[in-house]
Amino acid sequence: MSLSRRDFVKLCTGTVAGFGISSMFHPGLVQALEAATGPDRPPVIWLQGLGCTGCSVSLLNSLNPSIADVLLKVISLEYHPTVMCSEGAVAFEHMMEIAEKFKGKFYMVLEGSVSMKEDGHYCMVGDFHGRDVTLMEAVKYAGERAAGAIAVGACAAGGGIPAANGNKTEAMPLTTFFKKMGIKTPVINVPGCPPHPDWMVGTVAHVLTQGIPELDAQGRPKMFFGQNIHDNCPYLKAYDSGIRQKTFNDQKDKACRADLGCKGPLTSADCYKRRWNNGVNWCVESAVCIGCTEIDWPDGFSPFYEPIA
Ligand code: FSX
Ligand code: SF4
Ligand code: SF4
Repeated sequence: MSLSRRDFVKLCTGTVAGFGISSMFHPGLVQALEAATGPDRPPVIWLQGLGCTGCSVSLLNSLNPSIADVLLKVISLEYHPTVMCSEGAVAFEHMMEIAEKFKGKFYMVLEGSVSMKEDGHYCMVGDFHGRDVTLMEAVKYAGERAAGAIAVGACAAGGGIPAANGNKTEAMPLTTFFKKMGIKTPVINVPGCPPHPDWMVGTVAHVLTQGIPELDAQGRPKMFFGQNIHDNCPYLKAYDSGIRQKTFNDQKDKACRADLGCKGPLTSADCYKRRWNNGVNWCVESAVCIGCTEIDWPDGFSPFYEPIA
């Protein structure tokens, strides 16, 4: 079964008849992706900077198929600080070898933002021949050799919480860091705090099998971030007729959450139909949307629990 670019995007957006969103990574599709990428699939190097590791935890929530299938069959993950068995200098030196050996052919994923304060010493990530290595150096080394880079999570894509007002560590998104270093490697932003596992796996799989997906003005794949949450929200009718939930305890099933601070009108992502935690719920159903997929989050969306001015 080979997958055309068009079919792939249709699957990601959940518009193929007979395939629900949860079927996007149906084991049959994993086989197709496995066949498309083949045994020589390009390596992926995953680096972690200033963040909470929530992006990786979210990735590990990819249950159907198991994350093991995704990691072992769809992608060839050569380095990931929290998932790999190896550690310390051995692992780090392996990452550097892979980046050199597959120069121009591998993909770098960055989770977390890059700190430039004190020459990057607020974020130390490795050891190379007895010398401490900063994240800044690691991202520069892998980034300038990569065929492409994927900034996963709000922190890597927009600076996120580490770069929020105050920003003591001079944290910045991957695109800003690349610009400062004169690195021309293309970057795809997959924001969200954390991003949905389908957004991460789907983007990586698209890049490996079909090339860079179509991106919006914020560098995000349109197949996941092309729709406004409010325009597609199940509570839109209530919004239009002024039926509002007044407190978080006031669980009126059909009331709009605008008065509680919902930022759905300012936010684009497909959470309203993809849903979270394997379809159990999503933010607006349980609380409000805080706008975590927008590049100027969190400062542009604070305070979270005040209505949009
Ligand atoms: Fe940031 Fe990743 Fe938020 Fe955390 O490390 S996107 S703080 S969920 O997990 O970078
Ligand atoms: Fe819009 Fe939020 Fe109300 Fe939904 S709950 S209609 S996204 S304001
Ligand atoms: Fe982020 Fe809003 Fe989606 Fe929740 S509903 S994950 S806050 S974009």
